[in-house]
Amino acid sequence: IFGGLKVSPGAIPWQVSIQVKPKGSTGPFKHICGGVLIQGCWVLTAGHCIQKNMNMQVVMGSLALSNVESSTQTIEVERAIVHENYRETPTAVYNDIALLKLRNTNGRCANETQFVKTACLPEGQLPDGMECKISGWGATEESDYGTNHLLEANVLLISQEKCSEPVVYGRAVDNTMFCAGHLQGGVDSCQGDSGGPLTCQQNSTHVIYGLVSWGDQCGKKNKPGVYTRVTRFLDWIKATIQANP
Ligand code: 4AZ
Repeated sequence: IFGGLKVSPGAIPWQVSIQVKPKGSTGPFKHICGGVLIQGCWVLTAGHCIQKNMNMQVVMGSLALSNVESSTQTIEVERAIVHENYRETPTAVYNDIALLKLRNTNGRCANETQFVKTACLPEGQLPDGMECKISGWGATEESDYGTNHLLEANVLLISQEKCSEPVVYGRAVDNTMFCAGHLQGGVDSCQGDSGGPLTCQQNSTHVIYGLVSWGDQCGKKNKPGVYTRVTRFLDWIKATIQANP
């Protein structure tokens, strides 16, 4: 996160860290992406976060990744399901969404606490210009390698029309995504934040409106962050969860 502030304990309880290590490796798991807990056994993330031949785990309830915190829950990923129309081109990432099914013990996966809670899905479109929140452990203006402490920042929803202007992203942007940020630059998501939440207020609750997806570098003028448009995938989310009990 560029232009962010440290998150307080319990403020973003649906934020998870997605971590991988090569299958068969005895080394430590490494953070690669953010994700969002949407049900006890289900995490929503970006499609481009799913790598082949990796063991995957999800860490939740944690702000500082390198510290052992009593609030932390670590759960193995049983299955990763990437959207069937996920596609990466040199200029954009389309249908950038995936679901992770967590491994359960006695029918439970995540245990709801003060520090671990599910996020609600959105019910419809929100207005352009609305202020929303992004968070993650990704790169900052100080470090390409990301931060130990979870950071958050406020961003504004940018209209599809504005985002499709030639000086912004032109024809690369479609309706599976939207732009958010600050066109003057400075505040943005970045590498390592991918798959993590963009939440907005809707009907007096926080809803998961976007997932960090892509952008032309980070924090640059006229190059806002691009987010997966979660409202476009509500049927896919519901059908995928139902099909994998
Ligand atoms: C990335 O490389 C990435 N500024 C994520 C978000 C943004 C740019 C790049 C948005 O994963």
